[in-house]
Amino acid sequence: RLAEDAPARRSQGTDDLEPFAQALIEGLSASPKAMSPKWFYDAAGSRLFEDITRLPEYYPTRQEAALLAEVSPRLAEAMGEDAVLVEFGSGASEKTEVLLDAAPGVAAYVPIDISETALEEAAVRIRTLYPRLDVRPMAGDFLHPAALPEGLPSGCRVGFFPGSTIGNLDPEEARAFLKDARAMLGEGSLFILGVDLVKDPAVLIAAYDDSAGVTAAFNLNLLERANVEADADFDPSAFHHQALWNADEARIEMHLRARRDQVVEVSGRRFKFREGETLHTENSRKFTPDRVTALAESAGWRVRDLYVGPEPSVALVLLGA
Ligand code: AVJ
Repeated sequence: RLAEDAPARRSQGTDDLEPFAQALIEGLSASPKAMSPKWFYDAAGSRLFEDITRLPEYYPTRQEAALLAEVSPRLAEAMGEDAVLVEFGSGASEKTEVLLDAAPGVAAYVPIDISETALEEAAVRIRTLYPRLDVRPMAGDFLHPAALPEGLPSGCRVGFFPGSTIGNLDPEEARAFLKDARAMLGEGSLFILGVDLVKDPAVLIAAYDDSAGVTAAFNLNLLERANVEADADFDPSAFHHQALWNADEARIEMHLRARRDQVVEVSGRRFKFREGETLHTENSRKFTPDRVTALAESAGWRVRDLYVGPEPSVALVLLGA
């Protein structure tokens, strides 16, 4: 092949890089430096998140599971017969079982997840556990889902978005997501939304900065991932995990704070960190009942029921279209 035929290599562009490396370069070029928390979940990060959900300080998963078990008979009644349950970001579909056990009227289940392996494993397990359920997995980004598959049962469409994942979205993204979900599910649909509630900042901070250091490892794993997948040379020991409560924005923020001045290389680009400078890796928004109601209404839903569990409390909100 003649040298002249070789495609010109643009030194600035990142089009030739994987999406994660592109996002990392974009995030490190921004000021302040920031990344979307969706990049936490490589294989190691997903395992670390599973460990987080079992920590004594991390109450959201436990509290939501208990609340869901308590209110699922009421949710089942609202869903009625021949319902279609559509779960956004279904992962291992673990919480779904609590709902399915209480709701024999659900005739079809549509899990949506970006991880095709997680989706397939979950579909196999759910089909085995509920042989009469029509399981129709959809691979893709739950923030931008495709249309529902054809030929679904005729009952109520019910969106399911537990785990307070909506807290990762900024207010405008969250509104757009709920509005798109309403358009996808249609007139007469329902939506079950799980959110974490504002509470004593000490309880919140402990949940995101546990004494065993699992959340720190989860946060720092982003740098290990960068080294493996984005040809970066981060020294993870040159950063430390920080969780802080931003009262104005009602959110927990996670950061990776540089312990000293340093230069990091990512796929041939160099980025400077000053001592104390952070890479902002996650927002986890916390709601009040009024705030989540206003969010849902701004997206065209109305609140039919709002269930608040015991402290440390989370909420499940039943929305109607
Ligand atoms: C999976 C987004 C709900 O915000 O609590 C846990 C992720 N980050 N510990 C959360 C997380 C640090 C979690 N969500």
